[in-house]
Order: sequence, then C-alpha cells, then structure tokens
Amino acid sequence: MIDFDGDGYPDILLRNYRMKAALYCNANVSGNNYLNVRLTGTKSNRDAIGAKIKITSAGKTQMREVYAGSGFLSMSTLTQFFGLGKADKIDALEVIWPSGAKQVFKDISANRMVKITEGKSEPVIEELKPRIPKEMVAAALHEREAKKAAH
Ligand SMILES: [Ca+2]
Repeated sequence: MIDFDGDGYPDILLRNYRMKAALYCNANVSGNNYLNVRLTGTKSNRDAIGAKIKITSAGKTQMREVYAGSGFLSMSTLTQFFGLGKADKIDALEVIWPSGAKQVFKDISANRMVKITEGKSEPVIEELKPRIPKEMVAAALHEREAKKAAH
C-alpha cells in the first residue's frame, strides 16, 4: 500500500510474478476524512518499527502498529492511514514508541499528514496536495465506466 498520487488516501500497487504491475488508485468518492501519521524514532529505531499509534475521534478509538513488511517480498509504506468517516478532527493521538516513551497530541484537524519525531513536543502538520489532479482521476474513472458499458 502506498499513497501513489499523494492525496492522503492509500492506493495499492501490485506486482505479480510474470505479469504486469497493477496500480489500484483509490478515487475516494465517499468524501470521508482521513489522517496520515508518519513517525520518526530517535531513541527508538528511525522507522519507528513496533511503535503503536492510538487515535480517538468522534468517540471512536483506532490503533495501528508500525510494521516493517507485509506479505511475501513486499512491504507497505511506513505512513499510517486512519479513515475517520465524517469526523473532521482527532481529539487525541497517542504514540507509544518502542523505547517505551509515550506522547499524546490533542485537537488535530482531519485530512492532514502528521509527522511526529520521538521526543519532540510539536508534530509537523502538513496539508497534502495531490500529485494527480482530482479532475484527471475523475476523467480516468469516467473512461473506465464508459469502456465497461460498451462491452
Ligand atoms: Ca492516494
């Protein structure tokens, strides 16, 4: 999984044995909100493998653990994706680092990339700008639907 077009929503790139690679682009027609979290360890390993992230939003709690690999000879991006539904903010984001250190951040707006460095009290929060314009994705989807209808 990787956010190929940089719009904050995860896409899937599949490489198959003796076949062409396939990119499944998530067009996000739902309009739901998200949060991306990227951790950098200082005392812990730099990629923060083994860190746990807990977010609370609209009364719901979600948890992720940062993994080094997934599947055979493949891996996912180290950016953690949280789907938020219609919630537009995160009440609390808690990181438990492999070193045992714990950090809590409050009131983060949705649809952002939050970069957290172990031990730093302020995260770097970025608004993501898609590399592929929404109109191009919409046009590609429209073309695909038209092809389907023609068959
Ligand atoms: Ca994407």
